[in-house]
Amino acid sequence: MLTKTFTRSLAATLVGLALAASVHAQTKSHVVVLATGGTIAGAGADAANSATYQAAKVPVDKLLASVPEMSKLADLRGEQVFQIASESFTDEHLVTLGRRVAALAKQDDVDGIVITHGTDTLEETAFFLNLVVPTDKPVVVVGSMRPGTALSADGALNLYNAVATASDRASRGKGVLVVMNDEIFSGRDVTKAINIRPDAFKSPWGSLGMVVEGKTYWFRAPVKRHTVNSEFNIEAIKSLPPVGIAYGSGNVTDVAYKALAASGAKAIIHAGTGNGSVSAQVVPALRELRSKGVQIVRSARVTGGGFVLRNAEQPDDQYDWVVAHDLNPQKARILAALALTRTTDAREVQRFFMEY
Ligand code: DAS
Repeated sequence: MLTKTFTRSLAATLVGLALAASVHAQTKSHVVVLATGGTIAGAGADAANSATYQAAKVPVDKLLASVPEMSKLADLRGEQVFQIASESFTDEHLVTLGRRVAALAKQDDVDGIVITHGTDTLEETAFFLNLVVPTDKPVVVVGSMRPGTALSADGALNLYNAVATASDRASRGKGVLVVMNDEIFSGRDVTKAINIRPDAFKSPWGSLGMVVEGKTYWFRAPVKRHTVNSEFNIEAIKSLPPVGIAYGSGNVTDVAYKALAASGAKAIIHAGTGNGSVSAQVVPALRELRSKGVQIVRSARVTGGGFVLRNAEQPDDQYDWVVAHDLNPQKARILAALALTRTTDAREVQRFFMEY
């Protein structure tokens, strides 16, 4: 016969365990996964197809079901926002996604957001959200370099790591993050530097940290303005002004720059050689376009560290041009478009490039 004391202590233990379980259940983060397509939702014909496959095939509920271990990290729910390869993203897609992220971030029952995305333009979306979503909750963009059907597919662990990062309070206040290949990057700095390897994403200033076995490890924090400290807010943005990019090289002419302006570009990003250099055959056209109100932004095709120095290769003060600082051409296009929603003054546009 059980003694009364034993029965009481057994009951107390069971109550304690039940409380602990309920506290753990309450403390699990609520994370929403917004799916947009890409390779992470891709499928190939054969397991040997690591680079030949169709992107944007697998729906979000199957993505979540394919990594059941994530349910230990957070209470998850998914939404299919788009189902496209990210090279086909438009500015309208960016604004739609930004609005959905900002709305979810306002909800008390959302602690973090993960966005599954194609890798081709992932860096542009991450930078855009970093500039326009006023939240300090973790927003983590994730993709994969191989489809889930391939040998050594990277999507499942990337997604697991992204949910782990979005669930972690330590991820708050660091701006929009990108998780790829066990590393945590700033959405501002990261770029796709390699076209068919799992270690494709790099930052010229290094990653912010790592996520290993469901835990985040931090080594740096961003210094540029972002999210809650940004002057840009998606709720005030209906659309983005058109901004084009023209690539510098030997034997370049001004044809592409003039065509972009003729098509309505309000700013042209020059992906210059070296330190944002501009060919003598192109300078007159850019000066004329500037005189007609087109913003001229000198970025560089050279990336991987360093920045375009104002007034070095070209007299930017005299020409009233802007330098993109360390931003690559595709990121400069995002910031130039947002800047033009607030000003047409080149000096103010330059301030944005120095502070964000
Ligand atoms: N086409 C690429 C994209 O959707 C596939 C990928 O995600 O890498 O960005």
